[in-house]
Amino acid sequence: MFWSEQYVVFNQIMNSVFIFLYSVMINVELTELTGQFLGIFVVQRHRARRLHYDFRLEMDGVLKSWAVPKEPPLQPGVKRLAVEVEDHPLEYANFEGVIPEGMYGAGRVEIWDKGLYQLKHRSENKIEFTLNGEKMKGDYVLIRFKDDKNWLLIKKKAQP
Ligand SMILES: [Mn+2]
Repeated sequence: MFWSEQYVVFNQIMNSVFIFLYSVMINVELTELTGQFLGIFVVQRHRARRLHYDFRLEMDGVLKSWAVPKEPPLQPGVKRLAVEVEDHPLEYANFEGVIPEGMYGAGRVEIWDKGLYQLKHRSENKIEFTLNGEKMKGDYVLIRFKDDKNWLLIKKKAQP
């Protein structure tokens, strides 16, 4: 193994350790303060066969994930289809790079936005949260179509 490969592996391990400790630390502190769960969110711009945005929220120790075919909403009132896809491990929040040809999801992955979010409400068909990213900021809601993998990701209008 070359030193550079060892460095990459070391880096990946350190990233995982960091994300884990960071989320534990922040949650212990802030859940006590506010009673609300705080986690990481990430949006990965994925130039697969079809360009889409993978919107991921830390929940239940994994990244709950939705594929959004258009740019996620930045303006209040904008709605986007968000198709529920498989959970990803938390470490994946840092992934950027190229998934090789022949593998599932082949294509370039770039982090489009990332930050912390606060969970406001969670039920079977509705998840409300506040994002604090570079691009996505403010109150959002995910609403599930009845018994379906399809959700709507909506940026809420500011409360008066
Ligand atoms: Mn994807």
